[in-house]
Formats: sequence, C-alpha cells, structure tokens
Amino acid sequence: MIRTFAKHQIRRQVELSDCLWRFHSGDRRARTAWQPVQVPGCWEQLPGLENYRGVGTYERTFEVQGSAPATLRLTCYGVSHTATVLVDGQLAEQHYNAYTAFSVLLPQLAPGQHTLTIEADNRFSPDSALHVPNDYMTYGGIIRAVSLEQLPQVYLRHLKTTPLWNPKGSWQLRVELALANISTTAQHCVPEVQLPELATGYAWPEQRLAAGEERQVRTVLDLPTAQAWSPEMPQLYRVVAQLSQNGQVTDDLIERTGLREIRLDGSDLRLNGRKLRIKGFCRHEDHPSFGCALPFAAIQQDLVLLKDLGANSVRTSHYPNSELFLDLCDEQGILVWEENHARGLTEEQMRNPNFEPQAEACIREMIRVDYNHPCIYIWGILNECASDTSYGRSCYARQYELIGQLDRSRPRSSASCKFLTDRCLDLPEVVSFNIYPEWYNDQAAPAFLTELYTWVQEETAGRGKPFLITETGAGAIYGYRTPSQAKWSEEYQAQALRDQLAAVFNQPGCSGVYVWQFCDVRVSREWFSSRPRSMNNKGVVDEYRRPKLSYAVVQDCFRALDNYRE
Ligand code: ADA
Repeated sequence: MIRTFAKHQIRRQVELSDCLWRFHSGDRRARTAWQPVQVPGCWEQLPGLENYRGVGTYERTFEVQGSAPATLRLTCYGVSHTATVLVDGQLAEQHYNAYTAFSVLLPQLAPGQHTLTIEADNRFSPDSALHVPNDYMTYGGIIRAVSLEQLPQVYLRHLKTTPLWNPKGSWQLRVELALANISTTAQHCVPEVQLPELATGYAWPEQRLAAGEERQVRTVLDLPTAQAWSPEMPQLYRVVAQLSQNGQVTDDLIERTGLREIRLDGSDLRLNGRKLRIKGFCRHEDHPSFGCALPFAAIQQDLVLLKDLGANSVRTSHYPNSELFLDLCDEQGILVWEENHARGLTEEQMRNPNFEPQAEACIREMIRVDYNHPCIYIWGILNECASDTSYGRSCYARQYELIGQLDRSRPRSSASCKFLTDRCLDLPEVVSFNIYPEWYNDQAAPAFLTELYTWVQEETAGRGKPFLITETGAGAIYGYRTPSQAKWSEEYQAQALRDQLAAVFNQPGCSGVYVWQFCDVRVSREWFSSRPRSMNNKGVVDEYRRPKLSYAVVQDCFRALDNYRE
C-alpha cells in the first residue's frame, strides 16, 4: 500500500508487493542462498540477521506489456539506508537515506520480462553522515513500497497545492502542475485540474512542449463553498489533474488537499485564526515485528492509541515519515511536525563533507513529496545538533534558508538541547527545546522550564516567538513496579511526566509539548550500551504497545485540555 487513496485512474501504476521477492545477504555478486521475503520489510526480522549490518540484495522480475517499447518510472519510497538499483543488470540509480523517496525513468524498455535488482546497504561509515550509531535503529532493507508506472509521451510530473485564506474571507487553492515531454518529438496537450467534491476546476490553454521539455503551469482557484481542514473537522478534497491529447485523456495525477492556514501571531501559532495548543508525542517508526517497515494496520493502530491518549500532534522524530502515516494524519486531523533526518550530531560529525549535501537532499526530497499534506504544520531540522557552535550555526542557517525557498507557507524550527548556549534562536520562526528535568538532571520541572524560558526571552533573539517543548519524559521498564518509585520504575516515569506536563501547560507563552516518547524503540548496539535492553525505554507504551502507568497520566492531562489556548 502506497497511499490511502488512488493516485491515478488513467495512468497504470503497479506496486511491486504483489508477490515475494528473492533476497540474500551480501552484494549482488555474493553467492549466498536466496530466500523469499516480502517487500516492504527489514532484514533484521529474518532469523540470523537480527543484527546484520551490511549489504542485502533483493530481486524480482516485472513485465512490460504491449507490443512496443515503453518508458517506465520506478519509485522506491524508502530503502535503508543506501540503495543501488539495477535493471537487467544495468545500473539505474543510487540513493542515500532510508526515509525519502526517489524515482528513476527507465526509458524504452522492450516488451516482456525484465529483472529488477535493489541492493540495500545499512553500514555505518564516513560516507553516511546521517545514518550513524544512534539512539534509534538504522535497519536494513526495502523499508517502504516500490512502484512502477507506465508513462505516456507527455506526462504530469508533479502536482503541488497550496491553500490560501483570502481577505474576502473564503478559501482559495494555488495549483502548480509540472508537465514533462519525454518523447523525441514536440507534443501538444491540454492540462486541466478538477476538484470533484467542490464541482470546480480549470483548463489551461493548449500547451506545445518541445522534445524533452519540462514546463510548469499554475492557477489559483476560488473555493467559496469549501470547508476548512482542522483537527476537529479534517475535511479533505481530491485534486484531480488530467492531460488530454487530441481530445483523449492520456494521463492523470490525483492529490488531496485540506484548507487550513498556519500563521504566526507574536508568541502564538494560529491554526485557521485560533491559538494552537500542541498536545503531542514524538514517535519513531519502530516495531518489534516489523522493524521500521510498519504496515498500514500497525501505523493506524499507533494512531488509535495516540488519539486515545488525547494527542493532537505527532513529531516525526527524527526523519521524514511514510506517506501512509501522513495520509492517515490528514484523514484523522492529527497535526504533524515533520523533520529532516538528523539526531544529536556533534560539530565534528557536521563537518563530515557528506553531512550538508545529505541533510539538504533530505530536505528537498521531504518537502517535494510531503508538501501537499495539510497535517504538516511545521518543518523541523537537525534535532539536538551543534547549534551552540558557529560552524553548526552556518549549517542551520543554510538549511532554514533552503526550507524558506521551498515552502513559505509553514514555519520552521529545530528541537534544541543547548540549554542557555544555543546560538541559532534568531533563525527559525518557532523556538523549541528538549528538556528532561527529573530525569537527566534533578532540577524540579517548573524551575528548570522557567529558567530556560526566561533566558530565551531575556538573552536571545528567540524572544517573543512561539515556544514549544519538543521533548520531555523519563524512562521506565515495562512491568517494573515499585512503591519506592525508583528510577526506571513505571511509577517514577508517571510522576516525572505529571510534573513535566504541569510545568509546560502552566508556562505562559508556551504553545505546547511533545512527550518523549510514544513507544519504546530499539537503538543501534554500536551507540550506547548503557541503554537497558538496548532499547530507548521512554515510551508511555512499550515496544508491543502495552501501556505503562504513565499512559493514564498523559491521557488525563491531554484530555483535560482542548486544541486551542484562548
Ligand atoms: C534526546 C533525543 C532523543 C532521545 C532522547 C533520550 O532528546 O532527541 O532522540 O535520544 O534524548 O531518550 O534521551
């Protein structure tokens, strides 16, 4: 399953998960035994490969139908963490980063059977600046879907939609359509866009594209009868783009939009004009039965629990999440802080020459694919990286600037742990900090937060900006219960979260919180052997989603507060 709705009615798109692939550990030249595996999946789920860090080779065949050569587009939605893609043994594409999709055109493939080979490499090395030993697991495998599309000579390459609240007090939608002529001759076509549920649309004049030309067309649609998207009423509308040639519809591309506006108002974040209160959780894509390749049902089950907890937001700590997850958040009104891939990188790690190109590529790919999701209200970067150094600051500045070039409709932020030393608070629209009073330090939560908030307001250029606590929590081993409330007991975690959440929601000027974290997750063994069970145990549920005592504490707190602060 790629999305929760059909992206095409005309164009032929096939998800390559209709049968098992063959897999062996080692690169494609290795002669180890093949075994049948499902895709998506992580090889750590295979007996004997639970801790395998190396190269894995996946292979299957696919068919080009018809009697003439065809141009296909192969899309991999996630390969962890470095992909090498071959078709019929010829190199087609390479890609770094497990958490962003990539596509490659396969021109003029002959009718009949072809072989697709994908090597995944999850090793740590200087070539990998973002996937490093860390407090989460870098799994190995094809962790998200793979699809093939058969493309017409001129096709709809991209559809971008931006909701606008116009001064006359109704909604508009900016629609930007990218066309591409992949034939060797000039092509005439008529692009049009429809919003079926609103019985409105627009047809552009006929376009003539030279051979190989790409072109963008745009319009702004008035939507006087449209309902807004909000957590309470997540109203979605299909946006159906079509391309006609000689009166025949030859291609289509379907997206969804939700009409909502995020606006900064002094120290407030306003959603559709109302002061937002964030009641959120940080969530890793991690599960003991699936690794990071959670299927649809497991993703939705997490959202069932998050809604039961009274949460209205999820922070995709610390990388772009699957579009299945984002679709489900769009449909259920869960606001999303989505962030590029980085966690806790030192200045030395940020000076790896691969760091900036890989981090910026992640931003480009994340925003290009996820831009249309109304649930995403903010873009985050570089969780707890070296924002207390001048070199680190230069990297933060370039990445904030890049986001600003790609999307002016959403604010930017970064979850910092540089308590009283952060040097970047002038750069983002929203100031965010991760704090662990009563866990990593013994300071009482209210005093710790007041000291931090006062410093931001009095000593930094972050003053007066919206302020979020993007992590707070404590560890607990599921089932460890003791009246003494010793650290790592469920009782201790429950009390710490009770104190931390009270401090956050009593802090004037604070727009809300993300609890660290939703569920216990596996960490890479190379990182931090002192993590009990080689797990990060700060979930309010354990890895099997079994609730700890803290579940009810967070639920009581979140349910007592609504989504807005006024
Ligand atoms: C940091 C980090 C999280 C996690 C957390 C913890 O805030 O951002 O990824 O490692 O600490 O559990 O200590």
